[in-house]
Amino acid sequence: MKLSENNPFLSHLLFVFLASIILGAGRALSIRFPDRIAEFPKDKSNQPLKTAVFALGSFWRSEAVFGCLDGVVRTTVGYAGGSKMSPEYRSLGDHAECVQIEYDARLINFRKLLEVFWSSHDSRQVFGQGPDVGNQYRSIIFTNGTEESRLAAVSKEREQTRSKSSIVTTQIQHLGTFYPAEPEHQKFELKQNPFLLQLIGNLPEEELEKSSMAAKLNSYAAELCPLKMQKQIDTKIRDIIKRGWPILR
Ligand code: MHO
Repeated sequence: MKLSENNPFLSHLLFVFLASIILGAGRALSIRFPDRIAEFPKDKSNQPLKTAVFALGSFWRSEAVFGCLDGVVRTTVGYAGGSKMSPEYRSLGDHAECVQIEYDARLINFRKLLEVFWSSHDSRQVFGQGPDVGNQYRSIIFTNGTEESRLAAVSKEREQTRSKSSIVTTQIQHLGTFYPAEPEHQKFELKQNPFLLQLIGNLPEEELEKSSMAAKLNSYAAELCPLKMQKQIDTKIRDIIKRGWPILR
């Protein structure tokens, strides 16, 4: 029985409980208070959010690569890099599968995101990642302005030096339109894990898409959180199970 569906109070309580459990580890965890609480107005004016978009293979995985990083507030998968209007998963034309990352510039910067980008895929594979072969899986750094283009170019040169004779295929492009993908592709890894979904109160799709905690747990579900964070969340979840929270009975 899905308790949280039947009882909104319990659902809310459960959500707050999980939020405080995860947040309880304090600053070390750096999980921001989730958007669910946005029912209460909050001032975001002092939060300088910036946006970055990368293509590095299947967007299910790309979203999970970035979702757990300290400072990443929100992730969204989508299509960019091509010219087709209104692309869809089954007809994305010349676009690539991408992840859009909204981040708090006080906690993480484009340079760090670039590092994660390079270390999270094989930029030398031509139009594909592992078994996923095709134009839609190509490697791209999207930029927004000259400073980002410069940082991207410098980081690509560095990568090329490291790769010796194998050619780094990554393209650097000015971001045109980013088309968000269909809901079933958002937080895909998290959606494969009904237990985790239930732990955050079976959020409705729009909230799931915006939630920082969902982005973190999406990454956790794919085992792509930095090791320390992965272990901290493991411990918290084990605690919840041990306490026999009613949802588990
Ligand atoms: N290898 C993946 C690709 C999915 S993707 C979002 C699969 O399971 O089909 O393109």
